Amino acid sequence: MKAAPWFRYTQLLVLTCAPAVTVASVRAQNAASTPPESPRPAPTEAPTPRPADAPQAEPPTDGQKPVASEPPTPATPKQHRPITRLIDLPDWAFDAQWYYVLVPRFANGSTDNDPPGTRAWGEGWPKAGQIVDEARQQYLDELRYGGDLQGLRKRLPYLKDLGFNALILSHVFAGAGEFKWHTIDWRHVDDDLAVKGSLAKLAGETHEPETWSWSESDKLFFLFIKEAHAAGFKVVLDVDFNSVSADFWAFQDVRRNGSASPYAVWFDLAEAGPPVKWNGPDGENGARVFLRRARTGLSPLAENHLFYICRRYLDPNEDGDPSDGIDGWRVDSVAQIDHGFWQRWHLQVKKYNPNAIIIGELWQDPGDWLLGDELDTVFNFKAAGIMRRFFSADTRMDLPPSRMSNELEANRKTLQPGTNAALLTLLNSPDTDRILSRLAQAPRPAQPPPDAEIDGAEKTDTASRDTDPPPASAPPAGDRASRPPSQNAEGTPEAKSEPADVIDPADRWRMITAFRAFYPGAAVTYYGEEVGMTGDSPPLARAPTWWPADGPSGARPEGYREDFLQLTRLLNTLRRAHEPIRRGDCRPLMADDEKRVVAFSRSVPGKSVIAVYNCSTRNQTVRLKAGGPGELVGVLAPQLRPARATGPDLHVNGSRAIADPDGFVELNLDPMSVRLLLVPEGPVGDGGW
Ligand SMILES: [Ca+2]
Ligand SMILES: [Ca+2]
Repeated sequence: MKAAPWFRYTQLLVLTCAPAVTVASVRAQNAASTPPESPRPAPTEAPTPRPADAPQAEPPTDGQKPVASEPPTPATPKQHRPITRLIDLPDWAFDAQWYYVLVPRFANGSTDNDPPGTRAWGEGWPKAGQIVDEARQQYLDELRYGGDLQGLRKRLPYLKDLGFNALILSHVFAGAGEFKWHTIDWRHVDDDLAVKGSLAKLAGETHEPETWSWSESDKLFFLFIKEAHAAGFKVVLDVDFNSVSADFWAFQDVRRNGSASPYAVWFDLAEAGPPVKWNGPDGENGARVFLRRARTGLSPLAENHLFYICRRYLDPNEDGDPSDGIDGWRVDSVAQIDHGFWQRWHLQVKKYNPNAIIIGELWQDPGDWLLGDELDTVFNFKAAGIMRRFFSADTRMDLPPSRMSNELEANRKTLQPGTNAALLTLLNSPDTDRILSRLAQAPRPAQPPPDAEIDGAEKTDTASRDTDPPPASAPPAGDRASRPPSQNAEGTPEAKSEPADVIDPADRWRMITAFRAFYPGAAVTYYGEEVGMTGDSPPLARAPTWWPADGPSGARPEGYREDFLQLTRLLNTLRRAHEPIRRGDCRPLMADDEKRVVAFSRSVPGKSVIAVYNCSTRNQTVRLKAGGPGELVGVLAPQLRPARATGPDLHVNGSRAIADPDGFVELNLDPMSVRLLLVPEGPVGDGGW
């Protein structure tokens, strides 16, 4: 066993802790709480029990949850874990410009694989702003549009042109339903997304990897990976180990054979049967079954299977060179599975590809999973939620700039130094409303609570997905709802803000997108965000992507925002051009509640970029400490909206300013605009950035 957790701690960079933690004390603590070997064998280092042996390795259930039969596994060092950080976050993560693809709704590149009932692209989908009742939304959620890997391949040039270089793909594994969220087989890619009928041609596969072969769909997937890599993209797959479809290949055996099935121990069974009764997110004997979760994590046999799956996608030809595989995993339901599992998963992932990334979706404080040995990074829902509230049209949610700035700073301080820049800032997802719709919403009644959105307390969801429980640390829901609107949480009068209804939602979108682009964290564009797609609820946030019509007309769908597309490209260009924006530490510089101006600096050694936002609807003049006395400062003014005369071609205006003897510069800011100050002065103007 070469890579047990305790060993990895010897490579730690120890940062800060109270009381002081040293490498020696970390070793001592881990030596006391963890044995020198991982309790679960790695796939390549220990044979997986054959099916006939499995009941002996882990006795079948007798109708009870088999917690007591779990082999003794030492507790992982979860409580009071030292504040440490392993230096294995891949470097490319800091330069990633992410795009999140809901594959079945992104682009239909081949009608040959279309499942029965597939519609013409967008047919039957409600128009933007159309009211859709709940029953109709459920109906829409199951509509088939035939999106597939072929479509994604064809659109890679589009994504590259916009400046994206990293993709998160929704579930591609063989699964049930339009979105493949109910996994049937992790070993293979779904035929609806690739090659029709290819899975049925395989036979005789068990949990033993030597029985596995590659379907035509799998081959197409890895061809896509090859092309994406050649075009400069990293590709990360979404996966969920919490539950699988009741039609999952191994569970079909359990349903037939009950406790006699070697796979019975993988699952959370209410009665081992036959007839089998099982637990799942949809209730007893529902469409999904939970993987069995005991005190120490998943069943060791199921865990081994997942480790083989990990290798299969990271290094498909098993030659030790991971360039033919995916670049990481976006894991769901993190909190539902034991820390020990994630530590072992981490070791597996890094073993096959040290530069692979593990992104977690967590709806609570992620700090306990971000100590270097479990997740590499997470979606920063807290920061995204603060931004959503600040830029929202909902006046009740309207934060004064000082409070937004303080909340963001507090959020940055919850994590280790250096990690904030690698967090992922996602403003909307398949599980939320779309950001443009949120920004267009009129003030809402007192319920639901203002913090209960993407920032952590509520995962807006439908019955089609698992739901994480609300975090124990969720902010008190009613703190603002229960006090007079003129006071903030501290009981002090809030700054008078702009009347919310005078600001165009498109302008709010421009501002929040520009804010996210320069704030610490890798911006994640949810598909269609870049052309102004709308959707008030999760099902409506999963619409078929808006594409210009094929052919010479190139007609745009109603509501299509060419200028948003341009701004997306421009912001990605600025991020790519300026290292401090991608990697720099962040320091708040200004939060003027009266002028509604916010500024922060992003710094790497030797250079800084200062981002200044005028979030008001008036011109504002501000003085800002930008550099040394008399220092020449570059001033970039990215155009956020098209000038009527010149059309949608956005550009960046550049100028220079000289700091006064105190190092201050004066800036005149247009309404709803952003400036970037380059310190020291760098190339400015068109083409210079
Ligand atoms: Ca298709
Ligand atoms: Ca390989």
